[in-house]
Amino acid sequence: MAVEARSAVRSRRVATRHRTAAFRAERVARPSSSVKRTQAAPHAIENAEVARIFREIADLLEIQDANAFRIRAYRNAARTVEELSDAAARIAREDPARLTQLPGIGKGLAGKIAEICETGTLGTLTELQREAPPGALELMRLPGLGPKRARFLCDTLKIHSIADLEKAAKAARIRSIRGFGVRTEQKILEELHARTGEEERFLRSVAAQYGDSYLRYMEACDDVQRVEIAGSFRRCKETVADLDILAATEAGETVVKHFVEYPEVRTVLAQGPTKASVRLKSGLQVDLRVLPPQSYGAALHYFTGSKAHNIAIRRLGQQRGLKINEYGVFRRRRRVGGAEEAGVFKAVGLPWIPPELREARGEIEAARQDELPKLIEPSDIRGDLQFHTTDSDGRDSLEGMAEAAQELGYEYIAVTDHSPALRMVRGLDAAGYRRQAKHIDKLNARLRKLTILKGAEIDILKDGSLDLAAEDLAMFDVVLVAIHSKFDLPSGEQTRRIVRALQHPGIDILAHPTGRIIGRRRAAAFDMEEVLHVAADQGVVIEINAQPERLDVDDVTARAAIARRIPLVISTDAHSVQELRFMRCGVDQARRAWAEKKHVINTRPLKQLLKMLHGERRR
Ligand code: DGT
Ligand code: ZN
Ligand code: CA
Ligand code: CA
Repeated sequence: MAVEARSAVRSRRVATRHRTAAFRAERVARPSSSVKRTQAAPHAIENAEVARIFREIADLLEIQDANAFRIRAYRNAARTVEELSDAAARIAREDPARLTQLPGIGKGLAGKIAEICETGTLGTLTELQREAPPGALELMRLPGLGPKRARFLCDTLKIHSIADLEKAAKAARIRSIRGFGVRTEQKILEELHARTGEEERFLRSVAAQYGDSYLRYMEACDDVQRVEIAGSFRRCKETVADLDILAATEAGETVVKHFVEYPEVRTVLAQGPTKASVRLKSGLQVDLRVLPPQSYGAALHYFTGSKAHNIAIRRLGQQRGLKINEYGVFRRRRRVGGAEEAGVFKAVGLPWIPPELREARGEIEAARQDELPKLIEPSDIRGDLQFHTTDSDGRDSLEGMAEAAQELGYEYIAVTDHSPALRMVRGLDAAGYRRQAKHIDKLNARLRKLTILKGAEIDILKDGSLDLAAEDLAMFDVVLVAIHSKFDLPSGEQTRRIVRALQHPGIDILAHPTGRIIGRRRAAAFDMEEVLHVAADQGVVIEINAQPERLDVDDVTARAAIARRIPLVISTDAHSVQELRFMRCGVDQARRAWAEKKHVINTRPLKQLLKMLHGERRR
């Protein structure tokens, strides 16, 4: 995956807050804890926040045209911190010397991490922010611009905001600037047009870190009886506009006060006796609703949404003479439920519906017929069928990845390094794959619990041919194909390209089908219906790529694939040991697609999996 990210270094700068964060899988899981723990105020800076600050510094340095090594150092440090499985804040507190042992972290950066964890911010950042021309940061993050152009626009055209830029582009003032031209001006307008109406959203995985810290802070308030995050976050949407926190309490105002006093709050947007809204330093908005315990279940249902689902449930209630709102379930004036969420469903004669399904996409119908899917669970996963090693663009060795996979309890993993077309990541050629195969055989002879499968991620070339000769494909247990370039071909041509690759007899899986990177690159335009049709026909498996900024394919497409009886695979595309934990994000996405264990091939025991892969092979 990192291929494109690396080739288009520019695009990394866009939408910093959408950056992936590696994180503790158990946190991403469901930081919903309704059990009250008593402990000291546990506020701590999240790794995501440290990474965000480092990236902003790198961006600001870039605007200044500062030393490239210095910029790189901040970016590398950002990645190191976000991939840590421990909280940097805890390390800084308990064992600061350990910080300097992390890759790319010297004394200077370790001190900066400590400063952020202690004060919540960094002097260097404040200084750089003061020096930067107003608006430059916002401008440089627009795809197609970048630091040099952003600075140039600020300095010469006095463009200091996206609104200024739009005005200038519409007045055709951009094209006449040297080094910009008509094409750039058009791109800017297209980008701005595509954005209108699109609110800024956070990756769920990033919001999870901020949310988890906030929850622990809320739990430390003695008056809070239950607290959790509802909204799109609980429905496991890949991105969230904000976090919606609910708290059960008899002392509403005290809890609201505690909420707005959270040290990470930048602005209090609204505050009343039962609710408040704040914006965190990270830019994330968090809403709070407090309710008495007897309303908590009804409120949890209401604020989990989606809105369309709520409306449908309320209508069912009305048909039974019930009034359902965030305070409870009522028959005339009498409360008949609301303390527990399940009670809301029970009142309308339904079983509890998992939040991931609550999108008014047939879940109420299914519940009524007792046909709700038995959704796939993280523990159903037996292996990972896409990851990279130092043999191509991974950051850890095959041994390291295998060890980590064993620790995760996996039965098998397939190493799927890149093919030669991807030169910037040192893709392997046939001889390289053969060398790797020998290495795998040796490791397999030694490993007791885990089997390493031989795999490859073969690039689909522009014309739909594959980046490795047909006869060479036979050496692999599993062959992935994927597009990594030419994302903007006309739809018809893109469709033909992908379809041609799928018709190749030696392939098994279409990896990250659309190539989207949330917040940075739109999905490639092609006829998905046609691609699914061919995949079904050819017995090709469709991948849900678990990288939190990919989650490709999306929930709707994955569900359409299931409907066509296309098997799915959930793979992490890990480029480091830490990223193997992204599996959880992929499972969440699969659950939103109504996927059951039986729909996902990497829930199968190894023997069955191999039989499937080899048996259906038309090689
Ligand atoms: P987001 O924040 O855009 O990622 O998505 P949500 O679903 O978290 O939306 P949000 O934060 O505006 O509202 C949280 C939940 O509150 C929403 O899922 C359902 C409920 N809700 C909000 N407004 C209404 C409404 O007007 N009617 C009903 N029935 N429910 C609402
Ligand atoms: Zn890839
Ligand atoms: Ca929300
Ligand atoms: Ca909200």
